[in-house]
Amino acid sequence: MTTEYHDNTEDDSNSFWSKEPRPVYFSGVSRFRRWLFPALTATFILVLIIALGASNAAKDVHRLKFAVENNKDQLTSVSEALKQLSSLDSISRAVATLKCSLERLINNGSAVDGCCPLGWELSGTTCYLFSRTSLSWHEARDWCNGHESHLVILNTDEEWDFVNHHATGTFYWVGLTDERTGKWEWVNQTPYVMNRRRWKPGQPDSWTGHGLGQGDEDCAHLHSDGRLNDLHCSTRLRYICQRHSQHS
Ligand SMILES: [Ca+2]
Repeated sequence: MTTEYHDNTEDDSNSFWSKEPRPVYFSGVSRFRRWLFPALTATFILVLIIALGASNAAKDVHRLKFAVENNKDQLTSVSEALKQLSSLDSISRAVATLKCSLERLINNGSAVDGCCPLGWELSGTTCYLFSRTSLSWHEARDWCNGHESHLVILNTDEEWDFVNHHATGTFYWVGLTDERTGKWEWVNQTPYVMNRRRWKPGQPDSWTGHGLGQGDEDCAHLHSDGRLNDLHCSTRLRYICQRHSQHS
């Protein structure tokens, strides 16, 4: 039995020598290939990070949008509730007027505590009459005085708001004049503090071209837009009287 022995050293050495020499230097293309995969991987990771970030940002925007939508709904509900409150206010006003009418009937037409005379409008503890007939400023002043009242005096924003709400679309005399001293004062002779915002542009102008006799325009009225203008006091206009609500 012979041991087979095969020496392939020579072959190996041959093959060693016959092999083509390995390239010692990488060419430009090879270097590019060597870096291509890591570069692509890095780019991919970068894109992934950006995409994830963008997706989170998109989620945040979506969340924000949802919150805004939600708040918008709540604001709409509040606005609806306020509208209902406002109509409740006019309903409660109507109920108060009805209550006063009933109590007046029960009391055989005599004055009722916290109520206004028939045809007058209640605001707080004040009654206002918006006349349907027209008089000169002096006649209107006298008419109000003869009915336990005076031409309207407007001091607070609430009073302006109430009167303007009821007096739009036509002219009404108010208790404001500069006839006595040349300076504007209320009908109870308290000084008037000039507030241009309440007057029509360019008014009061003390115009003398009215052709209504002597003097300029010494009496103030509400214009149809609720702002003041001075007119000759003899002009016949509707008027607003003011008094306290009745109390026994
Ligand atoms: Ca004028």
